[in-house]
Order: sequence, then structure tokens, then C-alpha cells
Amino acid sequence: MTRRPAAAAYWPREPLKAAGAFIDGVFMGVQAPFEAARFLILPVPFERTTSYKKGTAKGPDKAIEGSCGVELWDEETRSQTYLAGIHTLKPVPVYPNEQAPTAFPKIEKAVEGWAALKDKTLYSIGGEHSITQALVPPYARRHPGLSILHFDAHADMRESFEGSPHNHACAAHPLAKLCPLVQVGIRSVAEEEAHYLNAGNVHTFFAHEHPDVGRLIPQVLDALTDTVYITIDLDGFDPSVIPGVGTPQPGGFTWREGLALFKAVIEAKNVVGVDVMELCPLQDNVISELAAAKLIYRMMGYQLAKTSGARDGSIF
Ligand SMILES: [Mn+2]
Repeated sequence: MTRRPAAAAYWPREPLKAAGAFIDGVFMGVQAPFEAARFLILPVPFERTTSYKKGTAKGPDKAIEGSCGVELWDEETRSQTYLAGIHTLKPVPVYPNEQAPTAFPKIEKAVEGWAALKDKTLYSIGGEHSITQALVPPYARRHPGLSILHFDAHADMRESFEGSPHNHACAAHPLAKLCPLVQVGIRSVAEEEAHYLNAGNVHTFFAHEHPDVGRLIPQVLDALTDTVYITIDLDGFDPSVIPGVGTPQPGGFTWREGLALFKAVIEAKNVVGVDVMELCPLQDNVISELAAAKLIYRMMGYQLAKTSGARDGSIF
């Protein structure tokens, strides 16, 4: 039986709700001390350019709210993942109507230190997808062999859109200049960006060409390097799974297909950072924020299962 006693010492194992130990405004309602945390949550409520439907600025708060509907015991990894320590950081201070040229350096500077921590994985929650342009450079500097798994309905490879290279429709363009970019789930491409796909550093797996995710996964693993940053636009999932996104497209990943992909990547690669973007909460429907939170918690569970060596449900 594998345990992590250092983390387990911080919380009682009794149901925290009954003990009144849930804390508002932090992921999963439990806050580990920074030093003890295996996982960091960074809310990045930046939204400037979303073009179809506004609301991603509320994404981080809503995902944290949604996490309170996720059980602390994860039924798939059979783990009390939170006992490894999850620390929710203060949101990056971006202001209403702040522009990318001032917001992005702040985000990049904030992430620089956290990206360097070997014993912690940072999960950033957006916000619009352009934020990833500021999140990845610290990782690329730190890990020369880095590649990016880009899960998205959209190629996001425009050079600029509506006058800005920082538009969310351009999120991935500068990333491909930093390191290999492996796009999965793609099913919406503008003619002007089509020539960037499957060229140079960019490997694009179109949704219509890869309907069988079981067959797709080994190809994705082949295309990635050993060290991987995962950027997730929630619209990579089908809108029937996560309807609360700014620019939905039909024909996306089912919940289980998405999890199978992320599990395989986490097991096979060294995943050094993750972001989950474009949550655009709906009124009177909480499934999107709950699914976003459950996705993050499950991915943490996969990471933990790997590092603790447990495969038999014996972690925590
Ligand atoms: Mn997208």
C-alpha cells in the first residue's frame, strides 16, 4: 500500500463537510499549505477577445464553485486525491477591459516561479484561450524538449484576428513557434489558417479523420515528445458533454474519450503543466463547471496514481 503520509497529516479523513472544513473559493473546498501541495490551481479570469459569446472571465470562479459538486474520493482512481495537497493560488490580477499587452506579462511573470517547481504541477483555469500564450513560455524555457498537447475544436492558428495577435482565435499560433504543437479534436478551421496545419511544428489530428479515439491515442503519443504541457479548450469536448463554452462545435470528444486521451498522455509522458480554458458558464445549467472541475481533479488523480506507483486503488 502506497501512502503519502506528509500530506495525509494535514487533514482529517472524516467527511470534511460534516466537520465544517470546506472553504469557499478554493478548489475542492480544501486548501493545503502551499509548501505541502502537490498541485496548484491558478485562476486566470482574463477575457478580452472572445468573439461569439462572452463569459469566460467567470470561468475560474465557476470551476471552483463546480468543484464542490465533485466527491473528494475519486471513484476511478480510487483515491482521496486532495490528500496529496491542492493549493488554490490567488487569481492573477487582471482588470476589466485590460488588454493582453499588459495582462500577459503579468501572467507570464506569475507563472515563471511556479513552473519551475519540480514537486508541484500547476493547473491554470481560464479565462479565454489566448492566456495560454502567456502560460507556456516559462515551461518552454525550462524544458527544452517540451511539446504541447492542444485539445480544442478550433485550430486557433490565425496569425491575428480582429486586429490582434492575442485574440483567442490565435491562441496556438505563437505556441507553434516555441515547440512542437499536437492538435487533437480539431473540427473548425478557417481557410487562412489551414496551411499552418500539419506543417512545420504543427501536427493536427482532425476529428473527422480520427473517429476512433482508441486508435488515435497511440498516434498522439508518437507525435508528442517526452515532456508535455497540456492545454485544454473545453470545446474540444462535445457540447453535449460541456455546453458552457464560448464557441461550441458539434462532433467533439465524449467524456470517456477525453479522459482516455488525458490518462494515456499522463501515464506515458512527463506532464509538467496543464491549463483548462474557455469555460463560459451557462445560466441554470451547472454541468459545464462541474465537468471542468471533475476533469481537473481526475487528471490530478492520474498524475498521483503514476507518481505513487499505485494502480490497484491503494493510494490514500
Ligand atoms: Mn476552441
